[in-house]
Amino acid sequence: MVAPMVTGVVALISGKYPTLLPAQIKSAILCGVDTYAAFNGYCVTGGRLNAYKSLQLAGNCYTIDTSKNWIKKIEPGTAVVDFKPQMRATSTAYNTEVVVRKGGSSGAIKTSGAIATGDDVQVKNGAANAGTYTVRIRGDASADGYIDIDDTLVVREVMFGTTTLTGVRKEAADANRDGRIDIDDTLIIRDHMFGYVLINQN
Ligand SMILES: [Ca+2]
Repeated sequence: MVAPMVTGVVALISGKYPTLLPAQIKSAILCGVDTYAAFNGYCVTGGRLNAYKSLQLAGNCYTIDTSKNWIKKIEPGTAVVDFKPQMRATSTAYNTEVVVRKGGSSGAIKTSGAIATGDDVQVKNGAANAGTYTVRIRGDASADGYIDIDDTLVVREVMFGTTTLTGVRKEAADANRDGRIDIDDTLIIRDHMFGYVLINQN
């Protein structure tokens, strides 16, 4: 009786989120199960289908910029413990583990706190590497995972030439995504802090 139920959840997810890849729908379903020790070894996930959780995971999938291997659509203040299951559901490989390293591939493994711009994310499928990505949270110029006054200070340092940012840090500092790092970015970061606007993480 499992196949028709899973098929029903596939239809539910693809109906609500038609842009998801088939492999992402599969990941969302496999990652959304309720696990039970008694199921260990009897099925791929060791768990029971949960349509609600799978639908939630599918709706919150991150976006991978495949040209740069950056992860987008992560909201500022997302905890590492919440990020990891969502990243598993986002990956097109059904994977067993997500490893987060602070500030890059040689950084310390992060198990708590907030996921931040510049963090290195490795998705492991068993022993194989299913993908290595870098986190990009637009507006998080200071790379601590939050959007606050520190980010406006970093943007100001870039404007004055006392700090130079490259790669994902540079893109994160361009909070209003106009290709420049200038006073307008400090203003949109401030407006985000005060709740007047929400910086778009797409
Ligand atoms: Ca800008």
